[in-house]
Amino acid sequence: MAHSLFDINGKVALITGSTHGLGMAMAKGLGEAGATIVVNGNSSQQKIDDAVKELQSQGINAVGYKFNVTDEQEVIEAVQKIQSEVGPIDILINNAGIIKRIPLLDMDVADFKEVIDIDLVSPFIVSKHVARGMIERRQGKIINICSMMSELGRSTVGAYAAAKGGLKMLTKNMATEWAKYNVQINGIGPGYFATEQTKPIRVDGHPFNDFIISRTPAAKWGDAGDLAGAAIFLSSKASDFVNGHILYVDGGILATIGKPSNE
Ligand code: GCO
Repeated sequence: MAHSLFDINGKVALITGSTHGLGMAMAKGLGEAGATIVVNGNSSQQKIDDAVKELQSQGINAVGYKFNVTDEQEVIEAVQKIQSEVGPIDILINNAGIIKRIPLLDMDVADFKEVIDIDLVSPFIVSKHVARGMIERRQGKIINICSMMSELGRSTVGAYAAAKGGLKMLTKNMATEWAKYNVQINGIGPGYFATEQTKPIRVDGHPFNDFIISRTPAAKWGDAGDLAGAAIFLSSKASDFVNGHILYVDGGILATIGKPSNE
């Protein structure tokens, strides 16, 4: 039997950008552990409905809410609606994000700002409005989805790295301000995972594909399900004295400088 410290049965978890990819994988992980999942997306109601159905077909309690995480008014209304229709939000995972792979010299300011807006400003907006209730109830868990790019640079992903580096520091600042109210704010920093987002750089023969496999001590791309354990830990009582920490789930990438190609 699982230890009761990891019990999240009946908790309400809002996961932004959870219709696919890592968000969906964490939704499954928390849902299988008994949490009620609030799916969010903004591109289409259909995608949300499909994601909710997929979770429900696996016996998971799931509902869906379409809103734009970068629009404060929409977020305020959605959070109120979720809390009155589903219940107080116990767990928030700020997962929604985009990437644009453009060298800095070619990047338009508008593109740079769009990445910052979705990947860094939106976790601030959503957390601000969800944390209020958590602070009142003196209980809550916020998980910000960071990245290898919270620590490392990579050519063409400057805006994304700026946002994810910022999100790491926002996580520490949220912990600084809210930990005293028994709200734990931590990050998960996924390494390189096989998702839609990385599809263009994962194709066979793409030099990046071999690079990532040789750069990762575990010698493979991560499988989205590999994030579930970290998400459950940071959502449960087991992490009640863990705050402002970024848990990297990266097959060891950050542990090493890499190796020459002949090793
Ligand atoms: C890239 C990747 C990143 C990674 C991830 C690493 O182009 O460098 O697509 O988005 O997937 O963030 O942690």
